[in-house]
Amino acid sequence: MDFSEACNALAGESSIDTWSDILTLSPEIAAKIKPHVFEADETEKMVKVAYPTQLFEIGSIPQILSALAGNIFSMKLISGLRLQDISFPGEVMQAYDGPEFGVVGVRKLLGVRDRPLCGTIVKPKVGLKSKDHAKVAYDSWMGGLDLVKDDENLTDQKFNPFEQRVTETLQLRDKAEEATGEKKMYMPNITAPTCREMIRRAEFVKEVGGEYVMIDIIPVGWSALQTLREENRSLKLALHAHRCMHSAMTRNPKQGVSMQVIAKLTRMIGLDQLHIGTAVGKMHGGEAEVSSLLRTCEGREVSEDRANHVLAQNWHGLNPLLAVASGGLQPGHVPSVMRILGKDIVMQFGGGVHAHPSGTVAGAKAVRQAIDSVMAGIDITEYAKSHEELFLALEKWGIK
Ligand code: CAP
Ligand code: MG
Repeated sequence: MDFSEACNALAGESSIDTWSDILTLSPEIAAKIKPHVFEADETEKMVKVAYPTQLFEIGSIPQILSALAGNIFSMKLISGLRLQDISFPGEVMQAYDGPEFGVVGVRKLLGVRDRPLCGTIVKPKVGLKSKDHAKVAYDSWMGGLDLVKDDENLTDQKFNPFEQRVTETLQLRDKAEEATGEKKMYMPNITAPTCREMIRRAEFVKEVGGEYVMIDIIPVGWSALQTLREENRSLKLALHAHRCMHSAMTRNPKQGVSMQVIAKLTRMIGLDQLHIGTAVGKMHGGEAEVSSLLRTCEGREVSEDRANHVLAQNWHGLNPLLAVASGGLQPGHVPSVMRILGKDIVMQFGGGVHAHPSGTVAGAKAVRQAIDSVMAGIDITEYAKSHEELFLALEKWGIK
């Protein structure tokens, strides 16, 4: 089959056609809602298709993905396919809430004006009892971090039940706020077996004085996120999107769905912050990809970027989404992460805090010291000479 035939088959299978010329498809229907392949570059193996909006339930991400990222990945005639980006017209974009808080709102919530926000993930990922979990969080806040989150696989296990963990951790959060005079945030993981239970957990967090929740966006699925966003119109919690499982579809350059699409849909639905990679840490995703994702998270008008397979997109006033750099980071990474991603980000350090030679409080202090050195324009090695916690971190891990 030649390339243009494959492109037409792809456009058809994702809209009104099937493998044979059905007699039930009248020319009138076809004229109204047939998609158009408007760019097909055989060398690049790149195709662009324009779909009439009537083909979609425009407020439903699940339906949009069932069309644009559904059967076409399974067709035998195409050996490999990757959905790089979708550009949405205003009519579709305006069907979505977008982030409630976004960058400005989160900064206001935390009272942090210009430096990057810094956080940690309680480690070990799972295994701690609720009170020990709360203590690790307390030490992280006392060392100077703004945010503490649950890990992606900690939800409601017997050794650390959700409600007990949230209650005990928020109690110590209040204590840390009092002791430091700084706002502190806890992001409990509300990922749950059903949407009903997920919302119940979010409501519980709100009731006991929490302002944030985190959710594993890929395992829970798109309807769950749209349900959460709808409920959040009244709950008004800050929503942190963890993207675990994304690499199952984003990593292979020849097959799957790009992180660009996931970031765009997450912003449209309206979570407030999203992991986009670090370029320098332990997870895949280099500088070009991470910088391009930052533009998607924060841009108002994004222009086409063919090198990164990004289509032009007018965001029609949707709030920006706060980018989260996390994964294998330690204080010695701070200068390079801030060089690549700037200051309007969250940086998260799990092992980079709790594996500090002098423990969690010192690890947290070292992170803040690293950020302070960059904000003050002082070389981090120089700064470490008068800041012992940072010095010990750099001695153990170096500057990357
Ligand atoms: C980081 C982390 C995050 C990753 C996810 C982890 O811990 O908690 O889940 O950042 O990757 O479990 O690995 P460390 P990404 O700081 O100890 O690495 O942000 O790329 O989605
Ligand atoms: Mg994790």
